[in-house]
Amino acid sequence: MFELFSFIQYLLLQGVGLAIAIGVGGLFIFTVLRKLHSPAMTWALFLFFFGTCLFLYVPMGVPQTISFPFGLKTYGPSDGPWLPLKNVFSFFSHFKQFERVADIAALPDVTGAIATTEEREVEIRITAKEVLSEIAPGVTMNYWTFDGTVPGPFLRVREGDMVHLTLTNDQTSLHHHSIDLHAVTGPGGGAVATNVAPGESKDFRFRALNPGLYVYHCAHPNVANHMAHGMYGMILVEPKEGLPKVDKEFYVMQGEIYTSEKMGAKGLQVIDAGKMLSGDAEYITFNGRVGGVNDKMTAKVGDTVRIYFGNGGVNHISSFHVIGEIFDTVYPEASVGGTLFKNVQTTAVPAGGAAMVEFKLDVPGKYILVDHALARLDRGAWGVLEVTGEENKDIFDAKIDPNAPSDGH
Ligand SMILES: [Cu+2]
Repeated sequence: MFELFSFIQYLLLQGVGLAIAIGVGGLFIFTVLRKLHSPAMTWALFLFFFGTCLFLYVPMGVPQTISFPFGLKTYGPSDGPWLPLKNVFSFFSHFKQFERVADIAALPDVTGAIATTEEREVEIRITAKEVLSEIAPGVTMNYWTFDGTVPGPFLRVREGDMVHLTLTNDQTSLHHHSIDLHAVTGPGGGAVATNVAPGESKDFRFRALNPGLYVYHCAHPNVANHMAHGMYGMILVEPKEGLPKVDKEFYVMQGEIYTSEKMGAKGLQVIDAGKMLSGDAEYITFNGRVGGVNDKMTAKVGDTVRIYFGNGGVNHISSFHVIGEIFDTVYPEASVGGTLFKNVQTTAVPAGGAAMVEFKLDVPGKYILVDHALARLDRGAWGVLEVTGEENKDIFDAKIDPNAPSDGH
């Protein structure tokens, strides 16, 4: 209810402001015209309106639909990312039906390799769901998701498996959705077979030919817009022989959120397609919201850890780094079977790409995951891995000052 109230309050305040401006402006023009009415004044007014129309027409042309942002022209192969006014009406007329999700962030702890080495038939069922949840405390968004979390479920299959994937679009959705998995060999990565209307289900089968860690995402036009609402996740295709055994595995995905209001503005937020086209993100998140993986990643001294780190984008490359750790091994761009990198500080993770990093924990403490384009810390791109256990003074010997000012550095 608070979200609706804050949005109406926002519109009402804008409406009252506009009404005052129009009223006073009209009074001013009326007074001027009554006193100064003449052919010259008529010409001056005509030219003023003609010039104003020209000024608006030159950059924007005549808008075909009433949509937000007004007059946005794009050149993609299908629908642009604008928000048509009719969608706003259908959103508010269906406002009550959206599920409220307390925490949109997918759980990062995904420890557990596939036990078998047999080739299998794997059933995967995913539901596309549009829900309401918070980007930050008091800042609400209409997320579009796979299974109600961001990122969507961590899918895990084995090289050679035949995967039967069914995508259902929840009854309460207002939009069509689909799924393109980068692990699929075939047109659209599966998107051509899974374009589902609200209430509909479609399925397809694919063989997981190539081992690696792959992004999946909704590919219904406008694709960037669907991804910016939260429709991305990852599928791990374990190699036939399996990945090296580790004690802990974590699932973290970076994403960008382009709200129309500035970062920190409370209430219900609308995605601003103009900002998205410019790459001007207000929030940059790990697992869908500010603090999405905090208090959820724990390990012990002596553990080996693997992080499956992906980037949903839609615009920026992530410079993934863990403060106070060195990646013993990086699978660059999540390549499995290729050259491994050893002893890496920061690894580049492209939009729509991933990396796997492994390291051993030697010293207890809090380790902060960041995009080392560090201004993004302030937009939300950080998380905490908490390590408990015995001190190891042979490796790190220091008196920790609890009052030291720090961003983790
Ligand atoms: Cu979608």
